[in-house]
Amino acid sequence: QRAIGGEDAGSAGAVAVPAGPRTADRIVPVPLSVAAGSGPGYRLTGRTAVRTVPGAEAVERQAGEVRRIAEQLAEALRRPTGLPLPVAADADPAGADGISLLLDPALPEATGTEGYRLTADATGVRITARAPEGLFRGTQTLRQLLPPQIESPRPVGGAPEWTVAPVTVEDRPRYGYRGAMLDVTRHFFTPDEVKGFIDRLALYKLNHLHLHLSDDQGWRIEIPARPALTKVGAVSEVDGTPGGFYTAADYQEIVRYAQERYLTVVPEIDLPGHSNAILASYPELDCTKSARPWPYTGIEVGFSTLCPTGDEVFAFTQDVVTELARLTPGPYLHLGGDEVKKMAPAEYAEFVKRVNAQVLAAGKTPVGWNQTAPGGGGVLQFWDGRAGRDVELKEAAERGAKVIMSPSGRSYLDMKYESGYPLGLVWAGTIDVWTAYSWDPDTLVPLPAGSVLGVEAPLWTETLDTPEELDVMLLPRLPALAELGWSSRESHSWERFRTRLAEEGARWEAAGYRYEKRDEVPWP
Ligand code: TNX
Repeated sequence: QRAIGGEDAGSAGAVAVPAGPRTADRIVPVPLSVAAGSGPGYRLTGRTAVRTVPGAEAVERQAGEVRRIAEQLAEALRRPTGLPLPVAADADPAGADGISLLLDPALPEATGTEGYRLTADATGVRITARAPEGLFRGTQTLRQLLPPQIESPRPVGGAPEWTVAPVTVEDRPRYGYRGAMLDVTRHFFTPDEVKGFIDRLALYKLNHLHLHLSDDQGWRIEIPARPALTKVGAVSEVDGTPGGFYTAADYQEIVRYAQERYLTVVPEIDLPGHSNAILASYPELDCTKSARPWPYTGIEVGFSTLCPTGDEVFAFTQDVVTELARLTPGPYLHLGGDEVKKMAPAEYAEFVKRVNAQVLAAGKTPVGWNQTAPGGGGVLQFWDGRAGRDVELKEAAERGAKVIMSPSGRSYLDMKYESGYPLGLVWAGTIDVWTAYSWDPDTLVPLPAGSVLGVEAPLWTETLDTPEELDVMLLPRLPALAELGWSSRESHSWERFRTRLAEEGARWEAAGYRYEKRDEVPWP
């Protein structure tokens, strides 16, 4: 058994610490730098408090937010440990016994809003950051420095030693956009199930949750000006089981839960294709008669198209854009735009331009799948480079568009791990953990330097209808994508990644998360 602290630890006289992986092998995504300390590390006890400190005036404005992060951390640690872990506003920057969360505007500017510094030694754990977001990311690292049972939602028997490995971590993300998408149209997931999904993303320091809210099989968000969308368009899902939708209050609760974990919600309404649920609800928008009988419970797509022109269709998109902009604090509205097979290219480009203009007028930045590149702009989500789409994307980026990388052959979490796998699809190939990890978001598609905003892993749900099924597709591939988005290019190494990934299995088991025990990963 290796000891916490590993190669650099074990100096003479050090108190024994529980067996486990080396410190550097416990953190996913791998931080910018990890220096293992020596000695016993910090043991959580009945005296441990989570401490925040009121600092300079600029910092004080954020004191409430820091306190909330401290409460979140304490709450998560109380459940498995049974320790009282009070939250106190009395941290001593020099290091009092406990876990201190400190805003420090004097940290290097390169730390950014999400970067943090974490040090642990026998006297305590200190996390410092320039912004609350960085403190939150640092608390996720702290979870990984504790034994895996810390993820248990229930008291852990056998009184394990809750010791934080001695270490100094300096960390910040490579990209500002690191996301995952959940398709709640093909199968609907309740607000609580979406919260569970958010928990998994937060653990790996993702910062965007993209919700695919409309498609041929269902419309999933209440729009008061267009009641038929939910009365008609939300009733079913793939395979004919009952569908569902989010009320404004449900959606705002998801947004709030995400915000508390420093994730921005990106709502998507897919237009003008993938629109059968809209056409079923408002048949007057179906001037080309492309709709299929409702409810539509199959998985084939590409047939449905909104009226390409006319006041009615843009009055409809305006109603939707206005309400989504009202409910969404984040900067983005995603308008889909993929797989429109029944509209002339000029009409399509004009459609995208008009709806993008509505989004801009509502004060938001439009996002579209990469097919919108010719008429679009703002932010483009790359998924499919076939048929010259990579060239269109490059041209749009040269005109200033930013790009989120979601290559279907690498980052689609609904692809099977291997042929014969019981869940998922294979149209973009099979994606094992190696394939999910072994690519570079900056160079996969030739683009002007600086165009890539980040990465996103979409989880389409044609074949997935329970949280357990989401989990086995997500884990262990989501951490691969998270590492590509967070960790520096130079730090990427399949060998080291899979070693670190192997340590996550015990965490998922403690948390009650299902995962796919792929033999590419050397599970202990
Ligand atoms: C393609 S990716 C789609 C989705 C499907 C997915 C299944 C994209 C923009 N469109 O409608 O759900 O493949 O993998």
